[in-house]
Amino acid sequence: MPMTRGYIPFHPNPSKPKYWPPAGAVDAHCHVFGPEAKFPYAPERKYTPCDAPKEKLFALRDFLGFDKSVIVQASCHSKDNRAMVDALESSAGRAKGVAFVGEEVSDEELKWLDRAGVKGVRFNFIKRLVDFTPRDVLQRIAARIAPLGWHIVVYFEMPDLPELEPFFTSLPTTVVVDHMGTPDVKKGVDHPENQRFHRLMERFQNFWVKVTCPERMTLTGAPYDDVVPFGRALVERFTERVIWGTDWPHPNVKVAPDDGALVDYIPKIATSATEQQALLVGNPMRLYWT
Ligand code: 0GY
Repeated sequence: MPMTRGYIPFHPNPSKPKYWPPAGAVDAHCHVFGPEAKFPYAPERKYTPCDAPKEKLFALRDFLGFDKSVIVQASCHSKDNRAMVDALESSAGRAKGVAFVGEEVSDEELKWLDRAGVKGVRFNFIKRLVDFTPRDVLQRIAARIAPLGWHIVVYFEMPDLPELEPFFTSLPTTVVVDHMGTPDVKKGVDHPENQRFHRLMERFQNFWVKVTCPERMTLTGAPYDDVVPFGRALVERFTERVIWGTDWPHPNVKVAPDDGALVDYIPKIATSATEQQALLVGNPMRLYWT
C-alpha cells in the first residue's frame, strides 16, 4: 500500500509577493499531480498527493509574476510522464519538463518527450521516495539521453554525497542538483558536509544547483531567514549556475508554504538586479530554452 503522506494540500490563498521578478522569469522547479481521474497515480508510489493540475500551476505562475515553468516529473507518477507532458503541451511554449524514465524507455518515447519540451531526466536517490536503481542502469540511461542534449537532475540527501560523488562526476551531461543538495541548516554553511558540496560545484563546471526549498530546511519557518546564508552563498559563488523554483505543490511538507513568501525570499539570496536576472531569467533560459 502506498503511504498516504503528502495529502496536505497546497496553500489555498497565497499572498501577493512584495518582490516582483524580472520580465521573463522562470519557476524552474514545480510539479503537476493528476488530476487522478485522467492521470492516475503510479501503483509503486510512496505517497498519494492531492490533485494539483496544470490549470492551477499556470494560474499561480501568473499570480506570482512568472513567465515560464519547468515541470519536474514527481515520484507519485513514477515513469508515466503523461500528466507532465500534457501540461507542457498546454503551455504555449511556456513550460519545459524533466522526465523520469527507466532503461526500458523506447527511442520513440524519448523522441515524444523531446518534442514535448523535455530537457532532462531526474535521478532520485531519496529512499523515502523511490526504490533503488543500480548505477549501471542509470549510466545506460545517461548515455541514451546525452545525445539529445538533455541534462540530469539529481536529488539526494547531503550525508550521501561522499558515496554518490564519483558517480555524479562520471555523468556525461550537465548535472543539476536539487534543493541546494539538502544541507542541514542546524550544521551551518561552513560545515564540512556543505563545503564538500561547494567544492564539487567549484571543481566541476558542468554542475548547477537549484537554490530551492527553504521551507523544507528551515527550523524557524517563514520568512526562512535561517536558510538565507545557504542560498546566498551559492548565488554569490556560482552566479551563472543557479536556478530557482517554487516547488509547488510542495509534496510531503508538514506545513503548506505561502508561495508569496517563497518569492519574497528571492531578493534575500540574490541581492542585486544582476544576480536576480541570472537566477530567474538568464540561467534557466540557457538550460531549458536553448
Ligand atoms: C520535491 C520534493 C519531494 C518529492 C518529489 O518526486 C517527488 O515526489 O520531488 C520530496 O518529497 O522531497 O523535489 O519537490
